[in-house]
Amino acid sequence: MADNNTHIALIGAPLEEGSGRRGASMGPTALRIAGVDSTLRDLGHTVTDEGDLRPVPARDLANHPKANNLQVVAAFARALDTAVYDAAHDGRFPLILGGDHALSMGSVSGMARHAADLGRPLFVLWLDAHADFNSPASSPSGNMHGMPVAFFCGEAEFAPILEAGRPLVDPKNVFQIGIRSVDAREREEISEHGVNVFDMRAVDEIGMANIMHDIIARIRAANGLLHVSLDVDFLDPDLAPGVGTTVPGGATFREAHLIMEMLCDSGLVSSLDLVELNPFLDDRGKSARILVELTASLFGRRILDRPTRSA
Ligand code: NNH
Ligand code: MN
Ligand code: MN
Ligand code: MN
Repeated sequence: MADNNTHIALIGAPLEEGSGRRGASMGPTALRIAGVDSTLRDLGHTVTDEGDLRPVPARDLANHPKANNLQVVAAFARALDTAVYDAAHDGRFPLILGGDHALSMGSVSGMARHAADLGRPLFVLWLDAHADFNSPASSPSGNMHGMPVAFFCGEAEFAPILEAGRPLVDPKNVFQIGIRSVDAREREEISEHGVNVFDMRAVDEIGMANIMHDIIARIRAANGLLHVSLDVDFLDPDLAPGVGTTVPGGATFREAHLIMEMLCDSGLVSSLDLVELNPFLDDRGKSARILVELTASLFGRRILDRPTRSA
């Protein structure tokens, strides 16, 4: 991934029904206008834009009183599971332009199938203010963008959204950074299942460089693939206001870039979600632009030609 000429597949997922409000469906367009495609090409990569998924709602599923807009969310999860798996299987790097975070039910499931084909474990780096480990039973809102981690870990099996028996992600292979808003039952679930959580206090106390060295070493030792899921609200709202669920005290510009620079050097990243961008709430495209800048760092843009210090 760090090398020049990765073949990147841009997959638009204009899903907003998993969040509690409108606007995230404009995310893929805003990311394109902010130049995601030309930025990656200028770094020497090959980019294929697959356009936006437009699945019809999954009418085979009954509506669920505590999983809002289940049919639409499930349709996107299914379409992404297929599109992401197919791209990765063909040797392309799936870069998902979201869309709200419920789409990660599909993108991570597709990568879990790809990793299973290779006989390698899938790790997930979840950059978010929220843990997204609710199920319909535990969710205070019923919004499915708060449920994807529980879903791909097999903990939110309340409807046949994807095939039973599909590859799951081991919660111990999930690393979360930036967490600062966790619901009461969610807190019990993440600790019970051994999700690795670096909340904002850990970022302050340990420092981002140390956290990333540790995570990268663990994934490398296991010969894992890494899926990165970047929720706009991971960032401090002063930096990135274009999201429906801002939480004060988020990651700084440098903390976010350092993650991407270290991941680039690691060569471990196999897929990326850019999620929760709500251009309707943004300030003159600022949040869209920072997502593109962070993506550029992940794909090899660097300040000077020097590796980071060794672990
Ligand atoms: N935990 C809350 C819920 O489940 C909020 C989730 N919102 C997010 N997650 N933006 O990243 O409803
Ligand atoms: Mn999220
Ligand atoms: Mn969030
Ligand atoms: Mn549980």
